[in-house]
Amino acid sequence: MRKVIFDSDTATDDTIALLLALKNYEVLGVTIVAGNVNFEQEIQNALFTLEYFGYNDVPVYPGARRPIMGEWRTVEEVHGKNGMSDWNYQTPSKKPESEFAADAIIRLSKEYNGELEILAVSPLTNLALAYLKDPEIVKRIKKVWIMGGALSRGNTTPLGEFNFWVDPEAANIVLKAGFDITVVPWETAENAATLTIQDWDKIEKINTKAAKFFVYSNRQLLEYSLKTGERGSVHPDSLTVSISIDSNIIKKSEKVYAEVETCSKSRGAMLIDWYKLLNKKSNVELVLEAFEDKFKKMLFETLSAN
Ligand SMILES: [Ca+2]
Repeated sequence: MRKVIFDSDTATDDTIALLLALKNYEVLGVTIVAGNVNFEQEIQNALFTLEYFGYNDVPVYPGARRPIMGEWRTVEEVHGKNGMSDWNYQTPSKKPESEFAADAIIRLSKEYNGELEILAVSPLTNLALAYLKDPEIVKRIKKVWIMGGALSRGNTTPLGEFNFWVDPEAANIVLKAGFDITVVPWETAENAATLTIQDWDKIEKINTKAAKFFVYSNRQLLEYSLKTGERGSVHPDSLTVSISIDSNIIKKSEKVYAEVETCSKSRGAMLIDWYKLLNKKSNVELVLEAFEDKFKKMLFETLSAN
C-alpha cells in the first residue's frame, strides 16, 4: 500500500479528502496547518474524522499555527464556525501527538525513504518548514500532490486561491524545492469537482455512515458555494486526492515552470511560465482539466461503501 502524509487545515472538504486517503493508502499521519479555521478546531476536526471512521491509530501532528510571513484570515463563512458546517459532533477522545508536524514529516521521510507521498491540500507551511530544516527531504519524498493556486480566477483575492494566498512564501519555497509535484488548481476543481444539488440528493439517499458524515460536515460549503455563483459545493481537496489515487482522472495536464507571487495585490497568485520565457526547467505538472464523471464515481463509491 502506498504511504502518505495528509497535510490538512481540516474543515469540510478536507475531511472527505481524508476519507478518500484513508480508504486507499496507509496514512502515516495527519499534519495540521493554519488555514481554514481556528487552529485548535482544525486539530479537533481531524481527530473527530479519524475517530468517526475508525482510524484511531492514525496520529495527528499539530504544525504551523501561522503562515511564515503573512497575516491571513480564516474563512468560517465558507466552512462554518467550527469548520464542519457547525455540525455539533461529539468531542473526540483521541488526542494529538506532541511531535511537531514538520519534524514528523522529516522523520517519516527517513523511515519510508523513497516511498512517502505528501497529500498537501492546504497551505504549504508545514512542508516548507520541513524542507528548510532538512533540504534532503526532497530526495526522500517520492511525490507531492498539491491543491493550490488559481489559473486566473482567484477565490480569495482577484488573483489568489486560498491555500497559496495564506502562505505564498511557503508555496514558493515548496514549488522551487525540487520535489516531484502535481498541482491541482482551483478552476480544475470548479469544473470537475462541483457537487450539484442533484449530486447532494443522491448522496443523501446513500444514507451510509460516510454519506451522513458528508452531508453534516459539508452543508455550509454548499450554501456558501451557491451564494458565490457556483453550481454546487466545490471539492478541490477531494479532487486532488482522487487524482493521486487514479491518474486517469486527469484529462489534460501540462508540465510548466510555476512560482508564487508574494507582492501586494497579486500576493498568492500562481505565476505560470506557459511559453517558457524564463528558460527554466518545469517544476510542476499542472492539472488543467479532470474527468468529472470519474471523480464523482470514485467519491460516490467511497461514500456508499461505509
Ligand atoms: Ca484544505
